[in-house]
Amino acid sequence: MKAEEYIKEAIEKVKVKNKGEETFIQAVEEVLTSLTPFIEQNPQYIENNILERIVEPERQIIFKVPWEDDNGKIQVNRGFRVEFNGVLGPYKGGLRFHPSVALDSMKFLSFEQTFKNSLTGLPIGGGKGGSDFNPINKSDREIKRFCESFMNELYRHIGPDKDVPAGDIGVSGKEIGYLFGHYRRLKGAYENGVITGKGFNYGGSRIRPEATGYGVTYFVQEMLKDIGETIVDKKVAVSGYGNVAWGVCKKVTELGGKIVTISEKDGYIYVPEGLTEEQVEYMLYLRSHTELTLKDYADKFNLEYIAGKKPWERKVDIVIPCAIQNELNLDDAKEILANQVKIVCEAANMPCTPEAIELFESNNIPYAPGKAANAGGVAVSALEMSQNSMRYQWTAEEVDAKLHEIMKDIYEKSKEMSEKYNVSLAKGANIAGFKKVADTMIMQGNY
Ligand code: 2IT
Repeated sequence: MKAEEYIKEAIEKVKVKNKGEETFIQAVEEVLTSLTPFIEQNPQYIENNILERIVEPERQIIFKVPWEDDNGKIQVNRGFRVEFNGVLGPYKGGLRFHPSVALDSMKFLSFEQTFKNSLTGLPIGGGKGGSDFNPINKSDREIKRFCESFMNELYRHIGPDKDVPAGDIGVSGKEIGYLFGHYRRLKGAYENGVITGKGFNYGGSRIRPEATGYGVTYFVQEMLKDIGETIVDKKVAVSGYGNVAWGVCKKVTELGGKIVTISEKDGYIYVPEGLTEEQVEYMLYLRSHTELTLKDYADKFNLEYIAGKKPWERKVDIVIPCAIQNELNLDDAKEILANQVKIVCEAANMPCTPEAIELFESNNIPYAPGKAANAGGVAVSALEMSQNSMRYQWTAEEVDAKLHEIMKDIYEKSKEMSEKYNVSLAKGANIAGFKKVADTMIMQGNY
């Protein structure tokens, strides 16, 4: 059988087996298709039937999360943990609390996480979890009660050598604190490495909050180097205003770039001269006060707010989507193309639709996928696990230097594969991430 035919067949099987799970199918189709030239030259993967094996999650856990709201009413949400692939290490990946969370999004995120984690070069498998719980406008006590109920079920599935969650959309330091505190009581033991993104006081890593955004910025620097440019004075459009957006804004601003947009679902702010350091720091306040919106932020600093539009309509040098899957579609990509943007670098997980990516690549706009560019977050999570195992904490400088090296290495690996198989950087990243997982599955025989 030829590679193309084998890949097509594998994708068809995924579509039948995972009917209706559109985002998962989208992610699988993107990864598998990009492997064509690699599998053509390495037919042993066809013999091993590796594709059909690699798209099947090892374990999918769905559970009930009842919790009491401030009016004494019992609410019910659904909890998830998908342990996608564990050949490289304990399952690792964040927890997302967001109304869009369902089995489909959990499967796509844990599938992507598997290859991302492989790219970091660190010993972590791929997983993801979360709940359709919406933390917006919930009181602190409600959030605590929800986290405790969520952990009442999750704790039996996780452990420092088993499965290690962290934060994602809707889950930051506060929630991680409640989750870890409750896990510790349930287990009666201080298993410090069971979760990452912890506060520094109880085993968290320096630079973990900044890591995703810093890592993205280091990755962008490598992409810029390749076209003979630097980040100084570059205009950067960012979407979202959460943890990832904040880290990108902080590092880009520090290095002399200009963040000209940040956004929310219904609009964005435009700052032609670039956000100030004070404005970037205030994003943290905004994020932790869910009753506030970006419109309030615009009003506080007297900034231009454009309702009902996306930041991609602006003429900028660099586009960095930092919000959520499929936020940047073909129409947005057309605007980006018309604006002669130099680089598109994903910071969220799969923010560009397949049609948008196709347009960038066919027009030779350097484009990097989230699974390569945003891997700095999970990489520092893995460094947090290392520190917990040592019962020791590194300085910010030590962690940042390691993060920087890891991001350069991911860029190199992706680039090397893209040159070897004559494909785009994004496809090179898929090949590099896939190869290590696939080879390890074969080595371990039974996976
Ligand atoms: O998407 C991601 O890589 C994360 N949310 C971070 C996962 C982690 O385990 O730190």
